Amino acid sequence: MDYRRILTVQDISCLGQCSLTVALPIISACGVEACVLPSALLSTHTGGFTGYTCLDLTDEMRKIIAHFKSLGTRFDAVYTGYLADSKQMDVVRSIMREGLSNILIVDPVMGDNGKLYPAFDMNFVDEMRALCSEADIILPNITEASLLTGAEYKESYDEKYIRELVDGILKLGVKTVVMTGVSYDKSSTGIAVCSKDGYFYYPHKRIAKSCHGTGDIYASTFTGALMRGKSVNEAAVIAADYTLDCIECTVDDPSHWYGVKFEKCLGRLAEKLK
Ligand code: PXL
Repeated sequence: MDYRRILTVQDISCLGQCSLTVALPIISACGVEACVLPSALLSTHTGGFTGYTCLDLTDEMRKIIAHFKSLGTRFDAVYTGYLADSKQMDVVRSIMREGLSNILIVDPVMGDNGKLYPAFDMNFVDEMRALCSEADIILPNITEASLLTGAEYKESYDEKYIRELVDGILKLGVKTVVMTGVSYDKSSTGIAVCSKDGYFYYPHKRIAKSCHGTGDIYASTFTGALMRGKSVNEAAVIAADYTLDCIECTVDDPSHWYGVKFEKCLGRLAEKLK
């Protein structure tokens, strides 16, 4: 219990402060060992840069898992982020089927602000839905929740809409939904946590600017805190507070458009989880 090891499955974006370049330092700062299964190697993330390169690593992922299996490797959780191809959902499923971990945490990275990221299509959404149905915990934003459930995407909504989205997700077979970016007014946003045990909403200050990579920061912090023995609700709050801290450290620098300066706040996160 006092030392946990997870496997995180997501891409390496060489420039852009997202996916593995944020997950590794954050999970380490939480005091949790992070092993990696890179899904792709990109020059940058796909949200705002043009002309990015992308090497799909699906075949290599299969070989890496076969080797891990031959070593008898076990993880306390598998946490997936940006997957580069719908075939990679099968690789993740095989990790679980073969017993390398008992807990699957899926951040169904597919889009934001009502739009799919450029690399994805509706077949990818269908495969992601199937993967989510096998997950213990998923961490969608509202765009991803609407894609998963087929519900209309709304910019302004009430609690009824959010309850419908989370109910639709629970019906897929997911045990717990941690939904990010749930905002009922201009000055606050928050996290909605829902499982068969109940509904919890954590509102916090909203900063008008939307920053790239914050979903990855949120999911990595949540996973790290959960692995340190925090409850789902506690981990959801710790991750929300850290993500807000990172955004606040960045908004005064308009030239820093591609991510957030999460490094400046890592010490405070480590202190909270020590
Ligand atoms: O932050 C999510 C993310 C991760 N990895 C890549 C992305 C994105 C979002 O655009 O493009 C490659």
